[in-house]
Amino acid sequence: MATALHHLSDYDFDKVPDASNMCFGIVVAEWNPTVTGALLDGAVNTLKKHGAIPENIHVKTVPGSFELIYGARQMVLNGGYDAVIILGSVIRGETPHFDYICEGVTYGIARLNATQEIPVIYGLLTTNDLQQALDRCGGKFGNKGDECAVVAIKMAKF
Ligand code: RBF
Repeated sequence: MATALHHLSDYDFDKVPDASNMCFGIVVAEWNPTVTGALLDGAVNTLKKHGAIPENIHVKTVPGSFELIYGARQMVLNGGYDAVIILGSVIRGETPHFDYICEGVTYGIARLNATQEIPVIYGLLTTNDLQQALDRCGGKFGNKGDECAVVAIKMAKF
């Protein structure tokens, strides 16, 4: 989680492998589009900063975060990617829906990582309100999209 001790966009540039020969799939949820759009911008820009070629970054959208599991699975099984990134923003509401979606997505992505051959990077913001999400998609705690891109490159190399 992003805290004052961990800025999501701070990392050691030199410790990130060259990504010019890598291919990435990104699945983005349409809910809370201001947040997920900013996460996507961060992820794509950071992949490119490390050499990834725009043609080798394929972006697909899904309606909501719960559908990220299916989207990631399709990319893992069909895409020929070195890593897949999921990006979503779930904001707590008045019903327990928040807990079910967060738990479902977390479990679904963990399961893909445990059973499939390609790393799936977990870019799901789970926050109590919109401001906490904005703080983590380019605000005071950096951009989780940047962090996911760096993790994707490192895991693709792994
Ligand atoms: N999807 C999100 O990506 N973020 C949300 O904050 C979010 N909140 C939801 C709240 C409710 C009450 C419902 C019914 C759905 C919500 N969804 C949200 C959509 C969810 O991830 C999924 O797309 C739908 O439940 C259809 O499977």
